Amino acid sequence: MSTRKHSTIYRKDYQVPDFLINELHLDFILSDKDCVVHAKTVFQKNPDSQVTSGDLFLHGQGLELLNIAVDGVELSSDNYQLTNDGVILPGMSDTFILDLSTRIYPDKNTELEGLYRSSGNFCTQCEAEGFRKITYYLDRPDVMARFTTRIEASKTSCPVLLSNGNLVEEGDLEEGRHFVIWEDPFPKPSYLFALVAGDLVSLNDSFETMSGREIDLKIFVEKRNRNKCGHAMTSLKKSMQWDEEKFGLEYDLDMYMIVAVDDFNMGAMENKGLNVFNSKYVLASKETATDQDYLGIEGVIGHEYFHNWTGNRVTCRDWFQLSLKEGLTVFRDQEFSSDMNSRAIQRIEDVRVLRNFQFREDAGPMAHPVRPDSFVEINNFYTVTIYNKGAEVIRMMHTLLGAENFRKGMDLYFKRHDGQAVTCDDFVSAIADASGVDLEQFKLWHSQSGTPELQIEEHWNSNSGEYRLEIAQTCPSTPGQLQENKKAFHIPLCFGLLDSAGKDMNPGKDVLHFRSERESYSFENLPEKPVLSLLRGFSAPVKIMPWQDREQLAFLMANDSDPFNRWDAAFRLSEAVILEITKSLQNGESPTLDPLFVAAVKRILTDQRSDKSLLGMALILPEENYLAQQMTVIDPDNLHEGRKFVRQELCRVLHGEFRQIWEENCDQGEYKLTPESMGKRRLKNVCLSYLLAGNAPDQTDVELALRQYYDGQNMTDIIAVLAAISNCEIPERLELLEHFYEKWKDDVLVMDKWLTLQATSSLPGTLASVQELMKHPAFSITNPNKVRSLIGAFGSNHVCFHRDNGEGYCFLAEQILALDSRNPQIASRLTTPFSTWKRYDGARQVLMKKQLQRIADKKGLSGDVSEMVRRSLHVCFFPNS
Ligand code: B3K
Ligand code: ZN
Repeated sequence: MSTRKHSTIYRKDYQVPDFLINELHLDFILSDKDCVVHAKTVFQKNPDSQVTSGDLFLHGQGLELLNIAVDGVELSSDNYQLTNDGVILPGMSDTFILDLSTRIYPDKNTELEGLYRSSGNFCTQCEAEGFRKITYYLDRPDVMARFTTRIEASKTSCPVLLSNGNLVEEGDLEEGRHFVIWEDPFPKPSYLFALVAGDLVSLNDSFETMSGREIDLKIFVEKRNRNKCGHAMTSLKKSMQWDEEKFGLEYDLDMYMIVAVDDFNMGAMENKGLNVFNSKYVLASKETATDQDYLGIEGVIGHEYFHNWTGNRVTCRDWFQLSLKEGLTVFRDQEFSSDMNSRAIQRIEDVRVLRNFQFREDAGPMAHPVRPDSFVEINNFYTVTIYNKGAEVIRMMHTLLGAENFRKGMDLYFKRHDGQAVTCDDFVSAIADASGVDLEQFKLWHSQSGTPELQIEEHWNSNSGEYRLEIAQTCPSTPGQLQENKKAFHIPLCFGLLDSAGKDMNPGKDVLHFRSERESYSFENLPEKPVLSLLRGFSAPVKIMPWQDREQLAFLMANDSDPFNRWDAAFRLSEAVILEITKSLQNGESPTLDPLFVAAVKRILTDQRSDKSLLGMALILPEENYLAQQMTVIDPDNLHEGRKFVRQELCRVLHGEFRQIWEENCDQGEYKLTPESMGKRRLKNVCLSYLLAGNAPDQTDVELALRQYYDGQNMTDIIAVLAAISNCEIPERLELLEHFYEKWKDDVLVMDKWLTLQATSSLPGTLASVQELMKHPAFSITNPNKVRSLIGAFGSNHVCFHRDNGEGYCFLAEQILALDSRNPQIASRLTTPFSTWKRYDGARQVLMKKQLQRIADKKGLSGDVSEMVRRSLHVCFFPNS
């Protein structure tokens, strides 16, 4: 466990490194008991540094130092000073070679950062600061060096030895051992280093680049998984093609390798030429993976591939600039997925993530700017704000400039900065210079945290035919930033005006540049009062305070030419209806469902023309976690009952329609991943979930569900039944769960789904079954996917986690404490459901605070968890409290 002090690091304190590194020669001697690392580093004084002392500090954590020599002369222990987080070498000359030997213990590495073992295979994870757990080094992204890596290991346990770049030598050694040497010609920061050694097989293919180079593509997995890599390989080739076509960006090494491992802290890692992936984002077959899994794989493969230019060739100067590579690369992967599948559905999915998770983060104690000003543990800042809001910031620039100018900006960015470590400001400058668009005010999106809120007022003058729109913006206080000190954002507002027949009136311009606190826009000579379709395509990550009435929303649902806004109108209408019903439950009244809403849903169900995926999406009600954020004081029980009431009522009134659509879309024939096929499955399965919406559904519907389960030819249809039935108190629920377990118990990824299904059930016994499952052979506390699937999923189960007896809170706190010393990154992620504690009623606040305090009080708590709980306890801005 690390003994580092938990100190805060500030962006304003950035200084250039005192030394630079030209070359690094690494030699890994791997054995079953340990790994000895030799590092030969060529240092050179940085001409840009003002510091003249010659003192050199190298990061290092948990290393056993065996030997240290400068220019061939071994140093005695009084020539250097070991500290908690590194080594100080005083008075170094301007150029010198450092030889280091250290010993590390990959088997004991439970944090899964640095060099560790997963299912017996060695692999590394260095971003952000894991390289310092391998050797002493200038472990910061603005130090870029050429790496040569020699690996030696047993031929039997590690027949495959991989690192970044090109394989330049390999050979046999004595005692059944062998070695390889990899050379990476591209200078890179240490966070992009990777090593993999193990018993793996590969699926091989190739890609011819636009300049005619042939690239070898290899996906390495454990032998039993080799037949599940086809989709990942296809996705990789599509990504390479797309980046050439869209951005003119070509791959630069002769080989591109992907390795799938089961134990991984996040999704995947873009190490140069050697991506390491969570096996969840590589392995798929129609029997084991859902449509969502297939799309996830395509998106993550694309994401890591796109990092080769946005992240690797041009990297971050420091970790405050993380969104420079992550926001931009998420934008690129979203665009890729839109082009490969359905643009409208992709946008809806991305906005759901933003609203459910990023808006919540922005409204709580962890709110931070896209370019943060400080952090304690950088691993806590791989957030939805850095990634997803960061992508929205890029998307807004794209909207403001148009596709052509945006491309010019990207070209200039690469031309200026290829091979450099740069800042978010450098990116904006390239975009502004290439397009001539002034982005000075726009930069506030990088520095101001919080979700802007827009107030809309409409004025119609029927005599003159003038329609006037008044828009005001505010941004609530967030940690370290008071509302009154925030400046107006530059917000691109895409919009349309609809006539009473539902046609666009086409006002001539469709993007408003909203840049002051309040602005007024006039449209003249209109023949009738228009219906406003605002924020088309979700053109900015803002909240618009409800201003349209239900008739208008229903009208937009049926008529808007922008498919995103058609969906959004359904979303906003459902939100209003559920919140109203929740309120009547709170008041002890018996609720009734607004007939206007029922009619709007019926129109969706009888719509024969629209895209089925979109119709399916429009039928999914906003999640409880999202709706909760819209309440002044969150009341989990009534909210849950309110949402359930709406689902049950719709099922009761529109039962025939749900049945009919299910039947119409039931027979799919061959499993295809086209948007049409996925759309049919989505629509059918949403209808199925309505049919089983009650605690005790109609027996004929249960039978229909059982038929879909037992006849199911693909995981999408099978999981849909389990998900729908998991909230029903009927014997078939357990029957199916047991059947599913028996069938899939040997497939770890399918078992993750099985755990999640049980952890997300809204039935009252859920916590008890989660506690039982902790002891089940399908669970393992050492595997991050299992922890996320069971404990993480329970934390997101709004009604069960927030049971008023506080048992859910106590359970989660215990798990966080147990995981903290083993894997602080994973423990830290689990704290999220506690972060909004001040938004709940007094009794729940007391219960949650008690658990946060209990965690905070633990001696030797990791910096990761400590930063999260301390912020939750001590930050006082909760905008709605
Ligand atoms: N860059 C990595 C994330 C690293 C997380 C370190 N805690 C994956 C990605 O965003 O592509
Ligand atoms: Zn990334």
